[in-house]
Amino acid sequence: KIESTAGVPMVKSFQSPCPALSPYLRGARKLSFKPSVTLEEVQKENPQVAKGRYHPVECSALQHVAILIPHRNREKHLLYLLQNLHPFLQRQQLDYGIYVIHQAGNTKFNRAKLLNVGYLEAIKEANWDCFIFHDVDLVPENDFNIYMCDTQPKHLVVGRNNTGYRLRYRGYFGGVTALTRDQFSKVNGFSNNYWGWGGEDDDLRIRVEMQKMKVVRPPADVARYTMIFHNRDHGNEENRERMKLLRQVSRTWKTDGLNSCSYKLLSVEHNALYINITVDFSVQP
Ligand code: UD2
Ligand code: MN
Repeated sequence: KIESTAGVPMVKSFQSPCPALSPYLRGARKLSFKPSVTLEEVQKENPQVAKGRYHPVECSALQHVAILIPHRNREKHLLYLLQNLHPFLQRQQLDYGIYVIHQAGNTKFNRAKLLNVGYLEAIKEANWDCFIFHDVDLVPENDFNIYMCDTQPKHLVVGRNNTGYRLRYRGYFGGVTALTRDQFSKVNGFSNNYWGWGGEDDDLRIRVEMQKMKVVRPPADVARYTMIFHNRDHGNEENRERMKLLRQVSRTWKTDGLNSCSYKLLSVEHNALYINITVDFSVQP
């Protein structure tokens, strides 16, 4: 394995690119979640993953993909997701890293800002081509739902178990999305101003449409997820400002986003199965 001094795997020039479609894909599978699962167990199941990263050895991956997961107080969901996602991504022959962006403290949860932080920290350590913004409680059911970016921003969740596997509404852009570095920086990332539940996903869709980009989706029979059951979290109460914020996007997007995302970084830890970034939004950096 050839590595740069920064520990970044470099594509070996003599290695051929991975095939357009991985030979390891299995299609739809019934998922199971074992409440007694431990981190050690998942680690043992994934010996090829180191410091949250993996790359295929038999070919050079078509894309370098960073998975960004916003998180607070959902430890069990994170374990279920890691247990399913690692083998899933390996079957897709991707060069990938999983980042968990953890919001410390008790201030209102801010999913969108956490994802901005994840992006800004991830590009510091590797040359990622593609970013997957991923809820912690959504587990993909079919590995033909490829975690790679497209020529247009991609929405990977057409349906999920608790909504009858149908698109919730036209323009729905929540749950899991994939944008290239170029697509995400073009829209100045997410807004930082959505505190609590709701609206931030619609805001991103508006940004995308304003740039004349078009949301694409995989076929409905492939883009299926199981959402692990949960109630609304404490600290993530409905955001009653969201309709007001959504009406202002065309005026605010240029100055509210990646270019204005300031935060106090508490730590970056390279665990075996994921990179944990902890931020505190209750204090100024
Ligand atoms: C929907 C969207 C989600 C987001 C949200 C509104 C789908 C499938 N998902 O999710 O993308 O747009 O509405 O904000 O449509 N989280 C924590 N700890 C908390 C609170 C939230 O880790 O205390 C994270 C976690 O990754 C979770 C995500 O934020 O999956 C979204 O929160 P949710 O699952 O409570 O909201 P939900 O299911 O309505
Ligand atoms: Mn959820």
